[in-house]
Amino acid sequence: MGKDGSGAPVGRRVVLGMLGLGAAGVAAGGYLQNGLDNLLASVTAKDPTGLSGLLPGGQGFRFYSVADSIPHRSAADYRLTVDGLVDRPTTYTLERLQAMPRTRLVRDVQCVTGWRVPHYAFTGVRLADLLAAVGVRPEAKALRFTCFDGVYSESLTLDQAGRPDMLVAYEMDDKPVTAAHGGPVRLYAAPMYFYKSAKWLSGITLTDRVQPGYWEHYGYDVDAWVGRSNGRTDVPTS
Ligand SMILES: Nc1nc2c(c(=O)[nH]1)N[C@H]1C(S)=C(S)[C@@H](COP(=O)(O)O)O[C@H]1N2
Ligand SMILES: [Mo]
Repeated sequence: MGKDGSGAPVGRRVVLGMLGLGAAGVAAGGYLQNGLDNLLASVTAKDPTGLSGLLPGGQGFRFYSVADSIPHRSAADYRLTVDGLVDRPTTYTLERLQAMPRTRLVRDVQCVTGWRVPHYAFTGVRLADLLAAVGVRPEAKALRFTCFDGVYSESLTLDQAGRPDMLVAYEMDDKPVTAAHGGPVRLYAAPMYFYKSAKWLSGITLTDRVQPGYWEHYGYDVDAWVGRSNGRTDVPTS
């Protein structure tokens, strides 16, 4: 069930939203001008249901981007800003993130559209460790994630973010996160559907309430637990 209590209207809102995005991708010029990155992005924006899975290098992943191209940022230029209701607003370089305690999780990746990648490793910094470093103020109740694609956003409650299986990830499959997968740094919300795992992560803002993310405006659940949301019965991995 969707959060409004019925599956079908949620599905229709999502589809309408995707059609709108597809039209925007065409208007922006799409893949004809700009090579493989934009091909990937425009195909996935217009057809998030599977065509992109035919493209090479996916390991079972579908590449998703709601932006009309894949943004690039080098490891040296990467920055993550943590601000809002914190004691010490901080901007992290990749090097500084990598110097923090490192956590490696192996779980099944589950997309809400059905595809699953079993037993896949993500490595990075626990959100909880990052939050401890900046000092969360008592009024803070939620996190808002923003991305350097300029479009996508996500959210977690403070309680959810404190779980040990919520990472700011800089490696997938023990290699640097590629640009297509949201590198240099993406979120990895292991117990939730993969739309929570914001790619091209550039900002974390502590807020006094949850601000629903990009897909959540199209009807996906804010609390996106695998197997317990979005009308789906997928089997969660621990
Ligand atoms: N910035 C950004 N993050 C995003 C998305 C997106 O379109 N833009 N798509 C989400 C969805 S729906 C999925 S399934 C995963 C896909 O990640 P992948 O492209 O590495 O397979 O990224 C999530 N994070
Ligand atoms: Mo997804």
